[in-house]
Amino acid sequence: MPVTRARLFGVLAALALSSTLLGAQQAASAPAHPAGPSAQALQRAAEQCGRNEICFWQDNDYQGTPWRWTPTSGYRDMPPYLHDNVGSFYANAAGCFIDWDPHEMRKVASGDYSAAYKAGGKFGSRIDAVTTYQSC
Ligand SMILES: [Ca+2]
Repeated sequence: MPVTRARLFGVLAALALSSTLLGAQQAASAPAHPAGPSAQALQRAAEQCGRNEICFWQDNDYQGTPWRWTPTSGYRDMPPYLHDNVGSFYANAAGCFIDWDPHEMRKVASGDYSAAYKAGGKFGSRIDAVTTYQSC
């Protein structure tokens, strides 16, 4: 098993280095941006949501295929499965989220996102439509 042997050698070499160079080597070998669950979810969202789109998922953490809206679409009702039921969203464009009753509009900026947008009665549990930022 050459791969295993190479890995074992790498581990031993790292141990030898860290023991001789003390903490400095350990700190340098730690990942600069540890990829925890939320970082992985955000990466998934960024990969699925294109430029100038706002993407909506029924589930939390950007799981599955998003419904996409762009500013040139103008006003759009959410598809039925997303009415009051947006688990997560990722915005690569500015927009405006709407709840019909009680009527409320929420401005959204490019770069906004939520991985758990229904939790605790957040607006994902109320959203019915999306329109342009200028219409907000
Ligand atoms: Ca609603």
